[in-house]
Amino acid sequence: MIDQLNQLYEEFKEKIAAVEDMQQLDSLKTLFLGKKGPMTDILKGLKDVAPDMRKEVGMKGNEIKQGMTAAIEARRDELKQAAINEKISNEWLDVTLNEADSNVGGLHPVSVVQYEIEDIFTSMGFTVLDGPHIETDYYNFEALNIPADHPARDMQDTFYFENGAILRTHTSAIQVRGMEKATPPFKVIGPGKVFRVERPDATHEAAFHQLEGMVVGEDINVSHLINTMKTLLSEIFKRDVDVRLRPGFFPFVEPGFELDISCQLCNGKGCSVCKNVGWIELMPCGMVHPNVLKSGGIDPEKYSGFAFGLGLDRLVMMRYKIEDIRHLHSGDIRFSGKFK
Ligand code: FA5
Repeated sequence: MIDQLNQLYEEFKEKIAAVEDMQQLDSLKTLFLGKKGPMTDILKGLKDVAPDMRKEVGMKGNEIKQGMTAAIEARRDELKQAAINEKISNEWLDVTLNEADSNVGGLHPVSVVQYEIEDIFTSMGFTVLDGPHIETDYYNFEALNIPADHPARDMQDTFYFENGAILRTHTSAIQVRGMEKATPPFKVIGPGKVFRVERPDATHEAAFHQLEGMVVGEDINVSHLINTMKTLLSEIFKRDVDVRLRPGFFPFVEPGFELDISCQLCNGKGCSVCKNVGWIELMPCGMVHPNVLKSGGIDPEKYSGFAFGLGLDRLVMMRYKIEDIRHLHSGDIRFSGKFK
């Protein structure tokens, strides 16, 4: 019986040396030490061994069983370490590699500015909202006091789906959705892509980005609006930039304003980008029309608010002195690579 045990142990050692993975190791364990394995049989059969040999056979059996168990665990550790080593060598990272030599991507300048503005507004207690690109006529127009036959629709022609849904023309749709969920007082912004039927030129694209802002509460007035606009622009440009506020008409605000920024490409002197007027339309704004508050389930007798719609791509153009908005959407990495 001792010979049988020794032979089994030799056989085990040969097999474990050939084990290459965890699965093989587990099978080997079951084969030799499992309930139906030879070791269990031998130890169960101890009762039939002659009494004078029983102690010796029992000790040898246990010794070999412990030896097998220890060898299996040692092999398991080796396999685990080998797997870790392989992973490390495959995921090796050269921290000394010069980024300039590699083709590492970066954020698009519109995203860079958008995230910066989100940080500015969240630090002032605003919440960032999102909304769908595919909108209903109601959220994009009707709820914003722009009924089906209103001439203001001509300014924002869009792309229509057969079921009547549209590609949203402005982020103002986000404010309506926001109002439905929020209880005044609240402060929200809603950045995102918008779409219009446009003839592209240096300052117009058919798909561009806006950032909507809305503040609703008791006694909110134009001074709050102007202060918010000033804070935003001074944080973004980190210096004084000339702006002008002039009356503007949007059915969803009353009074409404156009906030223009002096063209940063020609310092207001007049160039092809600003069509020689020295100013760029950047951020229309105004006091939210009572009908719009009502659409959002807010009592206009009790609450008032302001809203603005910032043209993000134009802001990016002004900040980085980009002379044509079409560069932003060109997908040309010779352009976007400059913003890494
Ligand atoms: C609007 O879209 C209004 N929803 C803004 C608003 C919100 C007003 C809340 C009042 C209260 P407008 O169509 O002017 O307004 O667009 C806003 C800004 O988006 C423009 O000043 C401009 O900076 C930018 N913009 C408009 N059309 C384009 C375009 N085709 N390409 C690039 N930027 C554009």
